Amino acid sequence: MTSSSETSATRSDLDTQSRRVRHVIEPSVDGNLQKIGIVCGKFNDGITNRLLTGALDVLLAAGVSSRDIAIAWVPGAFEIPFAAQSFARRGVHAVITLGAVIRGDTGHYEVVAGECARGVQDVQLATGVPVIFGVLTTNTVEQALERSLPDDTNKGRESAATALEMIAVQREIGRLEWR
Ligand code: INI
Repeated sequence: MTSSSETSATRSDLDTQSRRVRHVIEPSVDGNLQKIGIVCGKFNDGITNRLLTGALDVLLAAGVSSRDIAIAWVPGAFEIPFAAQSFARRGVHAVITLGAVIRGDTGHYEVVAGECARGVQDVQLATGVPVIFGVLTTNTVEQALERSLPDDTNKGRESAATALEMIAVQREIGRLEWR
């Protein structure tokens, strides 16, 4: 789910704007030949393993080879950006970060969650490799469980789909020919 029904446009609304310009980049995704790094936090691993399951389901169904997926387990969300940077420097097409920061469990929730998000954004902008933020930041364990269910609302599934989409967007922008 990318947005709520209240904030979604119809296909026809989007097509109306697309007809007004020459180039529209909204590519279809294809996992074939894509190398993906997944960084997964061990902290709250009962939750992050559910996110990982969802992410792998989507990647493998999209045609990404199991040989082209590497998983790096790190102690917690604070360490996620460091490992994401290591993957980005090793030639992956995208990095998916998976973590669970739960406010009820930590007095330094804001620091851990905030630094993780900032670090992930820094890595993708500094390296030019898409780094997807699949880190749950919730008030309660119940909310974390709800966002890691085995269905399309699973944040890991959503993050894997976003990774493939961003690879395709980056590729198509790179192919743009201004004429
Ligand atoms: N790491 C998490 O991934 N989630 C949390 O909820 C969490 N809490 O509660 O503190 C957490 N802390 C560990 C942190 O990410 C680092 O691993 C640790 O501070 C060592 O740098």
